Amino acid sequence: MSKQWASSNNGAFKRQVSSFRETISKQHPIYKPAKGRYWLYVSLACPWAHRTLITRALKGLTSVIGCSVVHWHLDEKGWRFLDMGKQLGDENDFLEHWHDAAGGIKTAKDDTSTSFASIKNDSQRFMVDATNEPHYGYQRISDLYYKSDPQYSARFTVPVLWDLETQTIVNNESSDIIRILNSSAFDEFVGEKYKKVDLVPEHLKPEIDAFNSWVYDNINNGVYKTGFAEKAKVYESEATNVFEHLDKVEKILSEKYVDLKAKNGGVDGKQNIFAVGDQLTEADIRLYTTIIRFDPVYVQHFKCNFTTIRDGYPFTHLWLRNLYWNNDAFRYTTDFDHIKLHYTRSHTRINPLGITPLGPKPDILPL
Ligand SMILES: N[C@@H](CCC(=O)N[C@@H](CS)C(=O)NCC(=O)O)C(=O)O
Repeated sequence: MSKQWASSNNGAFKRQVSSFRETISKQHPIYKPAKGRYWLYVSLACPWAHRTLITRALKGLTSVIGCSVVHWHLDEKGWRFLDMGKQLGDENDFLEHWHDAAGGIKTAKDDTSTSFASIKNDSQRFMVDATNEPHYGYQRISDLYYKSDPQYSARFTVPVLWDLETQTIVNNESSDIIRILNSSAFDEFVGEKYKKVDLVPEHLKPEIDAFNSWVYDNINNGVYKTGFAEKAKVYESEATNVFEHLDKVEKILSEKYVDLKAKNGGVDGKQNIFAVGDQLTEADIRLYTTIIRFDPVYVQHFKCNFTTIRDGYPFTHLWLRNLYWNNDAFRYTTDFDHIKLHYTRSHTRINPLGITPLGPKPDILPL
């Protein structure tokens, strides 16, 4: 069985450091901004890749930077694409499940899944389980890593930001990629509306960086450290730590709520509470991709089960539902089927029988 994480001998989970860390800018000697030159390879299940999809949609870059989606099932050779030859097998799947509100990303279904039992790990539904790799017909994410660096010897992770011109990986670190997408590098290719979107405004940057830093360690990565702990003591201390930091988020958001209520009378479709400042920022995006997975997966699969977001954290829950239901960039990049199937079918060490729990129902509650 493949080991999808590296652990040290004290039973703690350690995340690998990303290896490709270039940027895209007019001043860069190689990677200059251009429409159609760069491509994103993502998994809809992966919270790190999900950050890049949300940012790409919010910045209006869906027709500037294309995107391929890997299959939700991660096997011993890593992530895979669908076979080119089988790509148009089922037109109905294509029509039913996909549209391009967020740039060709699969839509979330209104209904939650009623059964996962018939979905096989080798299911080939085009643009439902995955897309193909349209440029080279590659089968695997690993093919991109080897094309870029034949000596590459680390893990084949998503997201990957790829340059079609030099045929190399520009960057495989999501926190860098979202900064690249947010920079003004691609401004000339998007409409006025999108040029104004700044997810890391200068005056909030120190606060965003500070927020991201503790959220990353204790929440984004904290759930993985909890779920992949190989000793009970490690698990218990990591789980406790995750919930202490969810409490901290809840306190911040509840204070934001009080402020907003005093100013505008409350939260509605247009007016949400935000993690930092009073506008949507990168801090919300990075927190969202963990919180949206929390009740459907992390509670049971990673044993983060002191409570759920929906039951234990009313302000975080409100913030979450506002983002999901009122912002297409969040909603249409969130795929609960990929999320649930990936974790429960790929981590065979945690869930050896690969049975995917049906609940919670629904995946997300209405506003
Ligand atoms: N530091 C990376 C982490 C990415 C990451 O760990 N991705 C996981 C999926 S959630 C992955 O691709 N794992 C594949 C593997 O380890 O084989 C980032 O944020 O971009």
